[in-house]
Amino acid sequence: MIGKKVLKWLKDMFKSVLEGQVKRLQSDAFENKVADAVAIAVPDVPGFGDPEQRVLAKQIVDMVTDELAESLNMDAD
Ligand SMILES: [Ca+2]
Repeated sequence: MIGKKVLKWLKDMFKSVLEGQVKRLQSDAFENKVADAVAIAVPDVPGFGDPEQRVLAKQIVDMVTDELAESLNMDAD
């Protein structure tokens, strides 16, 4: 049988792994990576070219990662 201390240790470890992953997703590096991929994939139209596409992609990533962070009781960035 698993003791309560072991369960707590597992829970804390799992939480810290998740928080580390969410922090990585909140980083500028990840946001820029997604923004670049979106800007390359989406055809450019007047008024909605790569710069605008990158801004929109970053806002979407930000919204998603903020939701994730809040679900883990972490700070949004
Ligand atoms: Ca584009």
